[in-house]
Amino acid sequence: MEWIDLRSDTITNPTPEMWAAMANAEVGDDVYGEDPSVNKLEALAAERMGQEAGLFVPSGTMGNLAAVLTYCGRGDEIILGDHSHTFLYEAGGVSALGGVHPHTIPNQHDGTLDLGDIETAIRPNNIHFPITRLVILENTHNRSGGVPLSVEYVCQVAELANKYDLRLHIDGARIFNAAVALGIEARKLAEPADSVTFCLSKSLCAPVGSVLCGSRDFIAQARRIRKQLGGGMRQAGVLAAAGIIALENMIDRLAEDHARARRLAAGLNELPNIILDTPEPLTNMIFFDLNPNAELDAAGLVASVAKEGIKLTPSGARRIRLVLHYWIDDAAVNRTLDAFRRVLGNV
Ligand code: TLP
Repeated sequence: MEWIDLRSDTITNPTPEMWAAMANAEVGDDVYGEDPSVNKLEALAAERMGQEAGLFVPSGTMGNLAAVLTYCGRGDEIILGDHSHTFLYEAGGVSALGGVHPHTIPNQHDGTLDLGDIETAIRPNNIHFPITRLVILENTHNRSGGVPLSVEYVCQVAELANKYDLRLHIDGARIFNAAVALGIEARKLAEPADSVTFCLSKSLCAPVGSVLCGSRDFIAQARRIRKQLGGGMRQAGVLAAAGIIALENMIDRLAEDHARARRLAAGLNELPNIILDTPEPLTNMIFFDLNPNAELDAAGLVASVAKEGIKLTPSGARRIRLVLHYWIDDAAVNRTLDAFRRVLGNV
């Protein structure tokens, strides 16, 4: 039985074109700045983000952490959403490794942070308080349903940050999904910020890696932090070669994942006991809750559909996230809907 894996877009294996590029990659020692493939990837990434420079890092987590550690010293404070990936799922790295104090404010349903909440969270100059240095946005916003934040909103936050001499970092793990959903170039979403991390290894199918982009000075400092974190990767061109294909050939096709997410959601919406966040997801994620009266909880549903060859993970006791990606085609969407019909039809 061929598995259909909807747990995340992080599970995407490289495409055949990527395998070929990796096999033929030109490499050198990237810690010496001598890997031509990494240099090409970093330049391309910076150009796509409308920023001056890029830094290839092993993961989105390291990209975000390196950004925070570059901007902040021990005891400094960052403002971020209570449902942000950096707060929830990055193992508390900013505190553990940087002594940085996270000041969370509520993420709204659309993934944004309320401008008034941000302004209230900024600390006045008073020896009792930590010094606020940074605001972090996430685009698309994962836990809010993979929703894209608009250019207008990002510009408003950048303006506010600027007014208080704060920096703005975007966790743009899926910024290309946001850009495709909004029908704009990703740089429009990234340019207003001081820095952005985006991931090559999610919907774009590269096996490993993210790129942190920002000003030349910022990236020079972040490069030292990456070394401190053990992220200097030597002949990383093998990985960068796949990243270059990701940026050159894999972005426009994200619209297919979004269309399949809408079709899958429409099918799920017809089933009993499924309460979708929205029947029309905007990017590649679908979130739903199981009706409190349904016999099955999330763990039960995951176990039942696993018998039908479908991999899901619960994202709460009665909550499930499904993520569409390159390796999920129309036939896989049909098979998934059939399996859900069989499982939920009997509940
Ligand atoms: N997200 C993963 C899990 O860690 C939850 C997923 O399956 O969605 N920012 C955002 C918004 C992310 O969603 C992720 C990964 C990261 C950063 C971290 O990227 P990696 O896994 O490369 O460290």
